[in-house]
Amino acid sequence: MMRFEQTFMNFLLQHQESHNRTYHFLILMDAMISAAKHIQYYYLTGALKGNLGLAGGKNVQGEDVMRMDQIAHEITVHYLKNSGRVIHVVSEESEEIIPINPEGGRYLIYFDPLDGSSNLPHGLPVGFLFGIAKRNLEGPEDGHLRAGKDYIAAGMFVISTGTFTLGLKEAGTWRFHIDETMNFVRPTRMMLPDDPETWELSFNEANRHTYDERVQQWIAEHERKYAFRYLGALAGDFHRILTNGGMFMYPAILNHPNPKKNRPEGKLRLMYEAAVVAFMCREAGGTAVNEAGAPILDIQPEKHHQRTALYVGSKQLVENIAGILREKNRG
Ligand code: AFP
Repeated sequence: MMRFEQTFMNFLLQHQESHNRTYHFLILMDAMISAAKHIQYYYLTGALKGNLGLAGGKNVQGEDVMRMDQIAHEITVHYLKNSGRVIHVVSEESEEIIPINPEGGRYLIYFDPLDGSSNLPHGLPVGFLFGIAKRNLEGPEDGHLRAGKDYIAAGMFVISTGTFTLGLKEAGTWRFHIDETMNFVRPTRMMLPDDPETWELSFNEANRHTYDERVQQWIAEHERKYAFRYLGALAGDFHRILTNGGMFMYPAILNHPNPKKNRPEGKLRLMYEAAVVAFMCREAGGTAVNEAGAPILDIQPEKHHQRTALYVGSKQLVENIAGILREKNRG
């Protein structure tokens, strides 16, 4: 007897039907999955086709644009347009908000189609991160910039390792693996482990001395208790934290030897990096805060490419450092 795995689409169909929801979200997710698979293909063959290098030019963040960044952006916008369900998108690769279907659309999508560019030239894991909010169905639409707590779902594909993780509002965080037919299958509910035995810390060690002194002290006091892992691509690093527990952090850079490189507001982008992992983390029993120790999911964005510091992972660890961050903020 053959054994078949449950596909992501079948899982989502059951989810929507059991919650008396429409099929619009299925159509949207079908577009996201198609985009991810298309990007995955390009990435897998990227070294042979010369797609893993620079494209020339800088993005909105003033960083070099890689060829794959542009390809991934174009692919994603294409599939989202075709879905007919999207009002507009915020993409890391576009300075402006991109209108898609302002009248007929239902969802607002915030995404970074290829995050972790330092891994790109090596063909090592990168991420496709996205958050989804829904149009205000009861009244007039607002400025579209939603806090993470108002997302209805948030997820990430780790490319090209073939994993997909999706947090669904009040319905858990689920992981899927790509199979031989390029379907994402085998829904597995993710819960951060309570046992500190497997916990890990993840941060850019090279930046340690640029952090606030209290953060440095916290690291010095805790680092020996846990394993240390850092890939430099948020999706990959957070993937590990979701499985093993612990904390990923990208604190504010305050004491860089070159003051121009300080980032008091943090490095990561709120809407399509920090809020995305914070959302999945909440649905897996964890939490996330910013440099002031305030919940990431409560931050109301003022601009779509807003940055933030991020501390995300097991509640006990994040709440512990959040107490110190709040104290620092008061003092
Ligand atoms: P890049 O795409 O510029 O490499 O940034 C990736 C990222 O936004 C996130 O995915 C990583 O967690 C973090 O930045 C890595 O930053 P560092 O290279 O400064 O450690």
